[in-house]
Amino acid sequence: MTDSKISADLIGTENGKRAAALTSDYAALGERLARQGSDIEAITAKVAEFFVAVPSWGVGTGGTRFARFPGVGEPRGIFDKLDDCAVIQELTRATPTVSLHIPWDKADPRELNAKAKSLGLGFDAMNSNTFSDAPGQAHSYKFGSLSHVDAATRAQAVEHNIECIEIGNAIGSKALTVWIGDGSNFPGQTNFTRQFERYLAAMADIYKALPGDWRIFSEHKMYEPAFYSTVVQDWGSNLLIAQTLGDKAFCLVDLGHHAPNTNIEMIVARLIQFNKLGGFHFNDSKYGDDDLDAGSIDPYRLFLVFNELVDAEHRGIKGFQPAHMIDQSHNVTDPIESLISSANEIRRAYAQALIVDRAALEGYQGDNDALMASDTLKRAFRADVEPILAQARLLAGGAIDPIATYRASGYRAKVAGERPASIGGSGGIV
Ligand code: PSV
Ligand code: MN
Repeated sequence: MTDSKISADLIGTENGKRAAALTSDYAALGERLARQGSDIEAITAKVAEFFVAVPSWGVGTGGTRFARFPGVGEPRGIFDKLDDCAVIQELTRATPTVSLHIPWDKADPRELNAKAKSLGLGFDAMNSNTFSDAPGQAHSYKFGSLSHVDAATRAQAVEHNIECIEIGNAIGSKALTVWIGDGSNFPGQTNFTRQFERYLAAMADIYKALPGDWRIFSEHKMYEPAFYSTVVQDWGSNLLIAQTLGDKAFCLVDLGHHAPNTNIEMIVARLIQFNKLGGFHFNDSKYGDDDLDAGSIDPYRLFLVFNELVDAEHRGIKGFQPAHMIDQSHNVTDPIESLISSANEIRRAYAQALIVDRAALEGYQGDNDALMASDTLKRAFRADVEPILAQARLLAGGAIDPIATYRASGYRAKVAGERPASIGGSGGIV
């Protein structure tokens, strides 16, 4: 028996109000897709099996370096966060796992397991934190962690990552994501080559501690907190890392970690081609690492990323199993609503990519018909696939309209009464 956060009766009542409209919208879309040779049932089944992990740190209100404006009823710690994650899963049926960040979410693994089990949740990739100092730690990360000039600081950062693997191992996780803030703020501050050598050696030590069935993901980021250079600056450096470490090492693509206008979908294609795509941190951005909700700024780009993933799926690449995670900061919205909406947008991009007429696309590419090739993608992108998404949720026990159902549940007001002192999303660190 799972401890439901949103009553099944309420979901049933809310779905009842929308069921007739969904039935007719789904039938109309089914007819339209059938005309182009696509089977709506098959697409719905694929969408229903597509999952994305929720970041534990995403359910608290985020902030900027200027201010944070806490919302009501914010989670006080990991167990409240898991409750909020369960709400998202119960309504969307798209987010059965949670990605933890250590030490923010550090707790007894037995209690984490028991809580997750009671909510019907599992755990996804573990995330280490050597970009800020934890209270009482011996060596500061002010000037770096895995690439620090001081061996003892590097050893401490390696130890922390190994601890993340151990916690993850006890809760059923199978991957470690490593993002470091190491870099420099001034030309000349560091020796690029020596710094990268130190990083690679430290990562090799972490790699040695990986259980046989685990993967390690390195995450690149162009800038911030270091503003002149970062050690894992771009996908090129990232690929070198994954290739140097070995078969269990892959690159993680956080959509917000690139220069504006970077062709991210092409980076994704390259990493797939060389079997080094580990997975994603989905979000959206206008200027930098804005951590805005997935699909809120440039849904076409999200679709183009999924177009590459579906293309790879079509080609039947062996062992292709990128991890899907969200990584966002919710500064002005209720984080639960943003995460519901983002999970939906990610599935939307997947569904749109699934209905691309791939045979036609290949034909146009072969004929150098640039206009029709582009039009083939646009045609799929323009399709309103919401009935497919809603049907996938409905069949899995979720809500036809998850945000309306969430609002009708009064969950936020209820937890506001139970959570008087909140600490915010990432333990107050953003
Ligand atoms: C860094 O900006 C990042 O994208 C990394 O994934 C971190 O783990 C996460 O955000 C939270 O700070
Ligand atoms: Mn990230």
